[in-house]
Amino acid sequence: METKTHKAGFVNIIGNPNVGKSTLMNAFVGEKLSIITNKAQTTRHRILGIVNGEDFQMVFSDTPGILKPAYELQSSMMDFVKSAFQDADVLLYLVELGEKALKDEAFFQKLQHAQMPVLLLLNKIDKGNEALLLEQQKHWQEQLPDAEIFAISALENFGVAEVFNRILELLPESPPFYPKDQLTDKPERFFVNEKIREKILMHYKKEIPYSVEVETESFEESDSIIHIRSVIMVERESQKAIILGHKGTAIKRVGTEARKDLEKFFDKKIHLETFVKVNKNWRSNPNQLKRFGYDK
Ligand code: GDP
Ligand code: K
Ligand code: MG
Repeated sequence: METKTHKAGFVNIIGNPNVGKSTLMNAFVGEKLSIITNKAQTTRHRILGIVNGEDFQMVFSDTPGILKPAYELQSSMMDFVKSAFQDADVLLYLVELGEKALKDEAFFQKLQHAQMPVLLLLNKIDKGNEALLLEQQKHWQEQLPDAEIFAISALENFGVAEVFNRILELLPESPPFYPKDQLTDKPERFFVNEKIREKILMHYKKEIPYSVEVETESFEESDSIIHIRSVIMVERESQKAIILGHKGTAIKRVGTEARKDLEKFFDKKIHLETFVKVNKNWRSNPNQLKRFGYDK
C-alpha cells in the first residue's frame, strides 16, 4: 500500500529591528498579517502565519526585533523571541545588507549554538551592489559557518521562492499542527488592533507610538458589515490630546485609513469607532501587559 508522507514544522524568523522580518513573513504567507513600518518595535508579538500545501504545513512566526529591554513591555517582547528559538524546526536569521552584528550578544551565541538548521537571509539586496554582497557573504560565513546563506529582497519578492523550497526540504515529517484551512493563530480583533497601531506609528512622532496600545472592545459581524469599537490607550493626558489632534482631525485620519485597510483585509464593509483613553503607565504594569496579551 502506498503511504503519502506529510511534512510540518515551525519556521521562526528572528533578527534586528527593521531588517524586514514582517515583510518576509507576509511574502511567504501572501497576506498582510504583520504590520510594517520603517520604525523599530512595530512588531510587538509573536505572530504565526501558516502556509498550507497538500502534503505540508509551514508555520512561520514573525517576532519583534531583538533589543536590550528598557521596560517591562520590551522584556515581554524578548520573551517572544526566546520562545521562537525553542520550538523552531528551521530558524531564519534575517540580516539587512550592510549590517554586521546582532543587537544582543547573548542571542547571537544562541544562534551560534543552535541545534536546528539556520538559514541566514541577507535581505534588501535591491539596495546594494555586487561588491557589498560578496563582502557580506564572507563576513556572515565566518560568523556562522554552519548557516546556509541566501541573498533576497523580501520587498521585491526576489529569492523568496528559493528559501521556501529549501525550508520544504528541511521540514520534518509530521502531521499538521493546525487545521489545514487556518492562516494564523491570532483572532480577528488582533488584526484590528495592529492596523490601528500601524497608522499611529505612521502619523505620530517621537514616543507617542510607543506609548500606545489598542484594544478592540467589540467586533460584530453581520452579512453585510462589521461593526468595530476600538480603544486607543495612552499613558498620559498630554498624549491623549496629541492623539486626538486639533478638532479631532488626527484621530479621524487614523480611523479612516485603518478602516480602508481593514475592509480589504476582511473583504467586507466596516464601521469603525475609535476612542482614546488614558491608562497610566500601562507599559510597566504586569497586569495590564497580561491583559494585552504580552504573556507568551
Ligand atoms: P521588521 O522590523 O524586521 O519586521 O521590518 P519590516 O518588515 O517592518 O520592514 C522595515 C522596513 O524595511 C520597511 O520600511 C520595509 O518596507 C523595508 N523593507 C523590508 N524588506 C525590504 C527589502 O527587501 N528591500 C528594501 N529596500 N526595503 C525593505
Ligand atoms: K519595522
Ligand atoms: Mg516586524
